Order: sequence, then structure tokens, then C-alpha cells
Amino acid sequence: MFAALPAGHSTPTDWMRAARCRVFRGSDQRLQSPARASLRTRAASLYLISDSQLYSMKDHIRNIAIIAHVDHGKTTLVDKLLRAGGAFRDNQVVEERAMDSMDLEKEKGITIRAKNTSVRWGDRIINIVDTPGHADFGAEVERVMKMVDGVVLVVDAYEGPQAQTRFVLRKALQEGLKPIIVINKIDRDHSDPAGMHDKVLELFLELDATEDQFDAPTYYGSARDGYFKANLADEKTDMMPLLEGIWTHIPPPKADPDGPFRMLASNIGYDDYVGRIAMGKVLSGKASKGDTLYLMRKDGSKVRAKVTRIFEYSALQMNSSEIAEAGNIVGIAGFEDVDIGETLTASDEDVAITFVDIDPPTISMEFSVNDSPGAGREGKYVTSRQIRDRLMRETKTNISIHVSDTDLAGVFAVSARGAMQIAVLVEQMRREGFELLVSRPNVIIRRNEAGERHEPYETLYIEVPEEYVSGVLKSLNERKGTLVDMKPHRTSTLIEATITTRGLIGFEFELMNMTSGHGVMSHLFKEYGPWAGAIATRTSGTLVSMETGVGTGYSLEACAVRGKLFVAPGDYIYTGMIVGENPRADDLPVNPCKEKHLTNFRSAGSEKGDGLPPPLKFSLERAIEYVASDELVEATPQNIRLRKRILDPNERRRVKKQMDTSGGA
Ligand SMILES: Nc1nc2c(ncn2[C@@H]2O[C@H](COP(=O)(O)OP(=O)(O)OP(=O)(O)O)[C@@H](O)[C@H]2O)c(=O)[nH]1
Ligand SMILES: [Mg+2]
Repeated sequence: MFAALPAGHSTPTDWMRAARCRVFRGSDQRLQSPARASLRTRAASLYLISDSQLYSMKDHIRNIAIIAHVDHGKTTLVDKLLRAGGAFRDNQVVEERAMDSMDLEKEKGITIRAKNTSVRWGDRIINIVDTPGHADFGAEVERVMKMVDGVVLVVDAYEGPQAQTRFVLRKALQEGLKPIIVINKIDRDHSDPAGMHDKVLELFLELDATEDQFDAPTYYGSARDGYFKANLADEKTDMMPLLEGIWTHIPPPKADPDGPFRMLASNIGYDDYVGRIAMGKVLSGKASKGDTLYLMRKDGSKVRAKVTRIFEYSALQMNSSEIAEAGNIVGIAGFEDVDIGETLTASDEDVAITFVDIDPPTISMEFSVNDSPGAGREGKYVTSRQIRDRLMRETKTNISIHVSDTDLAGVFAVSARGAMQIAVLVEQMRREGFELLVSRPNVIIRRNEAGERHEPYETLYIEVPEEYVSGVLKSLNERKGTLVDMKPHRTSTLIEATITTRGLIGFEFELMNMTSGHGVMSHLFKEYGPWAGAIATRTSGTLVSMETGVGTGYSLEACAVRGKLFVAPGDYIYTGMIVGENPRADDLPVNPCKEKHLTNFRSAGSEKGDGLPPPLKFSLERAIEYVASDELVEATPQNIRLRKRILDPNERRRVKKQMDTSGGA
């Protein structure tokens, strides 16, 4: 695209900067449009206000969020910023990606919840929020936007900006936050730091960044190797150039030290001694232990309570503090019921602070009591009340999960941004000792004014080696995706498509299989659009057990002839449980629990099933995507089983016949 640069500009970046300046100086035609004019007004209102009075007192604090697409290196960067800022002793051994402290985060190698920390040297405080990059956890990024005054946008020097880079940058620019660009992983073979920087600037232009935002300082380096530099040609040293850059370029918090105390709860923490802790940036005034504050609740009510403890973040923990001062990010205990998005103020006359708009959930799943035979044997918490209480507790700290009762007793509708987000919740619950049944994700349908069904659509970006392109396009076509753009990129092809969220369910797994792991994809919610019609996302049927008992090698060998098995000899199996995949589209009843009749000629191994291939074991995420609408996943602390919703074969047949005659649901 930069083949012919305008005269006088040596690099695409120079050219883009000049273009951006023209927009603001008024020499460009585009300035005449109302959108451009409003952009100018916004820029003026953001940066030409009397900052001096707002900034003056909080000079020793900076508040930043680290944002990026998944795996671009945010948490690794935080490790190195903490160490460079003196958070750890020189000889202290700290595990990699220390901020990923949840068990599931460690196991999956991804960040799930946004977390706070801080770097302190002298009286300087840099409060840092590490955020997740996976699209399903996007609300975690949205909710911290009001806590910070700037963002460090991390971009992989090889992959360049991806779907979630666009999402998080858009949110940050909309909030008027000051960005710093970090081109990470320049140590990677074939990385292209300068090229990727240009792509980031293109994205800034596309997202209507203000002039000041567009002029974001850039640092190049490697979080893994612990260095960043302001120019690619500079010698590599350490993290100090970036740390100093953050200090210099991110403005001190806009906060009024002399006003009455005000704080928006952007997160909720928990401490065994003091209970719930409201965390957020103090927007004005200060508070100390023992002060009386008011909690402005979402429902309009006001609750009066005393501050019992104040916390500050430091390295990997929260420490007690004497005072919550304007501009700082603190935790305040004393409000037992506080929720994210609520305001703490010194006066009951005050008005609540507006929280950021959180994008709504797009998918929903049923959670219900486990009514499979053998229920209650493997879990501690199995009742409807226990499941309901746990789900309600989740909504208190996880703002993008919504839970509602359904018409059926013991069945709850849980909505979220994506299947992975719900799978993480189910995984946490089974680790805590819950047993429950979960359904396949369904997209949340809306009706337009004419009463027509609309469903969520996403923009899908895929990068695959050339030889897999036709297979990917065929699959997209079957899933009712439409191709938007296709172009070569290095040795691969970049495909952009529009596809329904429904059509995307299970696609990542298919892409992995189809491309032997060489395909990379990311997606971004686009809009609600007309219902796309039926989409077949699974072409195979299942092998369903007709018996309850224990799987035997002898009978499973017979079942294995029919398809791929999900169970092994010795596994507990019940009537209606799915024990394998039938390559044909229908469900095949099988008996996997039969004992072999004694004969004089025993074939060695056939009782133990030694000749059986290992069973296909589903991860929870895969199981949730795999099941059809008449099937469920049974999740217990020890097992993940698949089953038919209706276990009894006669009843199942009767209901199916009824559905067929009434034209289906
Ligand atoms: N080569 C190289 N690898 C890096 C660098 N920084 C991070 N990584 C690796 O990239 C992977 C992802 O790093 P994370 O720090 O977890 O990335 P993240 O952005 O926090 O990921 P999410 O929080 O899940 O979005 C890990 O395997 C890191 O070791 C780097 O500078 N160079
Ligand atoms: Mg991370």
C-alpha cells in the first residue's frame, strides 16, 4: 500500500504522521466532514482543558493498563517491569508470568482476569493493570478503562495487530486514554518491527485516534529478554527506557485532591478477614480507616458504612495502607455488598459515577442439576440451590456473565461473551467440587423492530499456509460465512470473513485439525444481523449406550467397529450416555457393558480390550462445542461425560417423532 509514498516522506510512518497533521491543521478535504470536525472538538476537549489544575497534585502517580491481542506478551512484560522497578530482590526467584496467579491461568498459559500491581521507586508509583487478550474476556479490559490514564499497547513484531488489538485499542481511544506502543518479540525470527509499527499506526487512523493519541511514543524490544528501546537502531540495554517512557508520556491522574472523596469500584477483591474489597481509582479527595462513606448502588439505593481497611497494590500482593488518596488505585473494605460499577462517596448528596459501557453477552448456555444415574457420587455440591448460589456469586465479580432462572426448576441460563469464558467457569466449579450438566452454547437472539430474528455476527481473521486455503474456504462456506478479503501474507494467506457467532462454534478446533495446527484465527464481534438459517456444525452421529454398567473390553471392541470410542473398559456407563462417535449422521444404540460368554476358546486380551485404540478424551471446552442441542455435558470433579438430554431411548424416540411432525423447534 505504500509503494508510492508522497514526496518528502522517507517512511510510511512519516507519511502517516504528516497525513494526521493535515487532518488537524485543516488543510485536508476530510476535515470538512462533521465526523472530522467532531474529532477535532473531542481532541480539544480532551487535551486542551485546564490540565494544570487537575494534574498538579498527583505528579508522583501513573496508572496504566497493558493491553494486547492474546499471547502478544503482556504478562511477560509485567514480570519484567516489576523486576526493573525493584519489586523483587535481585536474587528472588519469581515464576514466569507471575501475575497469572489463578490455577487455570497457569495451566492454560493465558490471562483470564485483569489484575492490578504496582511498581514503586522512590516516591513514584506506577500502578499497572495486566489484562487478558482473549476475546471472550474482553469485558475485563473494558472494566479497567476507568481506572487508568494511559495504556501500553503491546503488539507482536511478527504477528502484527490482530482482532483483539483492534478491540482493546478502540476501547482505550474511546476513553480518551494516552497510548504508548510497544512492539514486542523483536527477537523472533522473521519479525518485522518497523512494518508492524506502520500497521499499528494505520489502525490508529482507522479508529479515529486524536492527534495526541496518534503521536504515541513507540518502544521496540523483547519482554522475554528484558529490554526495550525508543529507536530500533539504539543499543539494547534493559527495561529502563520503557519504564522512563511510561513515566514521561503517561499523564498523572486527572484527580482532584481537594474535593470530597469519590471512587468508582472497577474491581472487587476479597480478604478472609475484611470480606469484599472495592477497588478503583480515587477520583477526588481522600479517605482513611474509620471514615464514613456512602455506597451508591446500581439500583439507586445508598448504603452508609465505615471504612474498615485500605489496601494498595505492590508487586504480587495487596498491602494495608493508611490513606486512599486522589489519583491512586486502592482497595477499600467495609462495604459488604459492593458490586463492580458502583460509587463510593463522602456525601449522600453526590451522584453516581458513570461506569463504562460493557458489550453485552452473545451466547447463552443452560446449567442444570446433574440428574444422570450415579449423580452425587463424585461431587460435594450437587443441589440446585448450591449451583444457583455459586452462579450468583460469579456475577458479583465477573461483569460479563449474566445468570437468570428459567421456566424449568433447577435449570439456569448463563450468558457470556464466548464458549471459552463459560468453559472456564464450569472448570472452576468442578474443581471446587460441583457436579452439573451444561448444554451447547446458543447464540442470544434479538428481534428487530419488524419482529425478525437477528443473531450476532463476527469478523473472522484467519492466517493459513497456502495449501489449506481451499479446505478453510469450504468449511467457511458450510458454516455460512462470507469472504470479505483474501490476500497473500509472507508464506501464508490472510482470509477475512464475516460469519455468525453460531457458525463459529467449534471452528477453531476444525481449523487446528485441518491445518495440523498451522492455521491461526482471531475474531471480533461485528453486529447483530438477520438469522442466517440452519447451520450444520456436526455431521457425525453418536454411539449411545442402551445399558447401565461397567464397560467391558469384549463389548467395546464390538462398538469400536462402529466408530470412535470415548470410553475405556472399566468406565462407568449409563443408559443414554454417549460412548462414541458414529461416522454417519444418526445415533446408534450400542451395548458396551456386555460380558463375554464363557467358551473353551478364549482369545487373549479380548476381555481386557487390549486391541482397543485409546478412547478420545474431550476437554471441557471441546465437549461443550461438540454436543448437539439434544445432548448435554456432565461435568463432575472427576469426569467429563457426554449424554443425551433424554436418557430413556423410548422416550427419546417419542419426543423426536413429535418434533419431526411439528416441524422441529
Ligand atoms: N520470543 C518471545 N516470546 C515472548 C516474548 N514475550 C512473551 N513471549 C512469549 O509469548 C507467550 C505469551 O506470553 P504472555 O506474556 O502470556 O502473553 P499475554 O499477552 O499475557 O497473553 P494473554 O494474557 O493470554 O493474552 C509466552 O510463551 C511468552 O514466553 C518476547 O519478547 N519474545
Ligand atoms: Mg497475560
